[in-house]
Amino acid sequence: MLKLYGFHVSAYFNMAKLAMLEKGFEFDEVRSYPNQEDQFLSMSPMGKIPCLEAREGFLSETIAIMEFLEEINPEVPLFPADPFERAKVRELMRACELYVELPARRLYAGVFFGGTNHEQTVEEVRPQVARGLMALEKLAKFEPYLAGDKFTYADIVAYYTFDKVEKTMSEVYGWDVMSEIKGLKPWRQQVASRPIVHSLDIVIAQDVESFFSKD
Ligand SMILES: N[C@@H](CCC(=O)N[C@@H](CS)C(=O)NCC(=O)O)C(=O)O
Repeated sequence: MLKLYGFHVSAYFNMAKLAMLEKGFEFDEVRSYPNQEDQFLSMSPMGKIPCLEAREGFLSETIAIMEFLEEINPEVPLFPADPFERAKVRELMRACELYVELPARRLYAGVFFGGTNHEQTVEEVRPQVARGLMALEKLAKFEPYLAGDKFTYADIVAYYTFDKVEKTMSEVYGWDVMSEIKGLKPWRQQVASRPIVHSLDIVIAQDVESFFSKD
């Protein structure tokens, strides 16, 4: 049986978990936190979550995990069959991760984990995220999903990216990123109303609340 390591405060864990649920996989969840212990590094070489354990071994990096899930269960496709359309979904996934989530992540320490964000970082991140959003705006179709009429991995990556990015941009800059791109809010509602997404969001909210109320 597949095992997914991580927990729900991680947007990337939530992406991998949603992909597994949407595709109908049965799997065990192993609650794990990012760490640099030798044992965990042998599973996830950067010590990050999520990490997937399959019969053949361990796999890290969410997009690699998604590609693997697609290969082993093509019955419920989350990539389009057409090669160009498939590549367009990958383009959206990459744009979202590299140009929106990663720059915004530089501020997560101050927003979510009680750290301090340096003034220079605060100055640098907003234009980077603005540029990423402009790229996403050019790529997204909102018909009603990001890549067209089918729900794909691009929606999964973007949904949990915006979960964190919206809060971060609002808290640091008072900036409502969801209003930045026409179509983003109705798209998010569309994704949130999928039964599996809705059920997972309830679990995520409970886990996040109990994690942050621990201390
Ligand atoms: N590129 C990685 C990113 C995963 C990631 O950054 N996970 C975070 C939690 S959301 C983590 O484990 N951070 C710990 C660290 O960076 O050391 C992926 O696609 O899975």
